[in-house]
Amino acid sequence: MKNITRTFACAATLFALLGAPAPAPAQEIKAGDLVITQPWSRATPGGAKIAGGYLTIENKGTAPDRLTAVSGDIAGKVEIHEMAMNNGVMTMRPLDKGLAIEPGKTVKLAPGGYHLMLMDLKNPLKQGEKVPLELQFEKAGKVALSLDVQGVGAQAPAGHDHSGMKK
Ligand SMILES: [Cu+2]
Repeated sequence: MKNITRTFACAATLFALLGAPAPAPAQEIKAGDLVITQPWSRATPGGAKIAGGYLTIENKGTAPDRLTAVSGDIAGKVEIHEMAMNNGVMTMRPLDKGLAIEPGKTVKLAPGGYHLMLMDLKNPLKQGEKVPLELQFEKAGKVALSLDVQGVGAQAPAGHDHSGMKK
């Protein structure tokens, strides 16, 4: 029995060391009809002033809600972005009216799709850190959570240099 426990502990340590994208211990935040899980980000390579923020939002209610604003001490500004193919080029743009969370639906913010854009970072994000943010929903109100910072990773979310961004 002891050996089994040790094996599990080792596996967990290994994942931590490898910085595997395996989600950190499930973080689940409930706010009204919304359930938010797995808020995470990636470590920023030296000097980078922006980072993506990712999470999953499920609306268990019967009315639509909307993520309208995000803020956090780490960033001068946080925007809600979507990515889309534009003439074969991946571009991103801020969602001026926020992100709708339809009833019964789950919206995933992930690399290559919807994401939070942390801009004007005051400090680089380091793997293992937790970055507190405050989300503002139309109905569910204010929700505090922390992004678990994962490793830099080989494939950083595309388009994060904003050079292809059109306003
Ligand atoms: Cu973006």
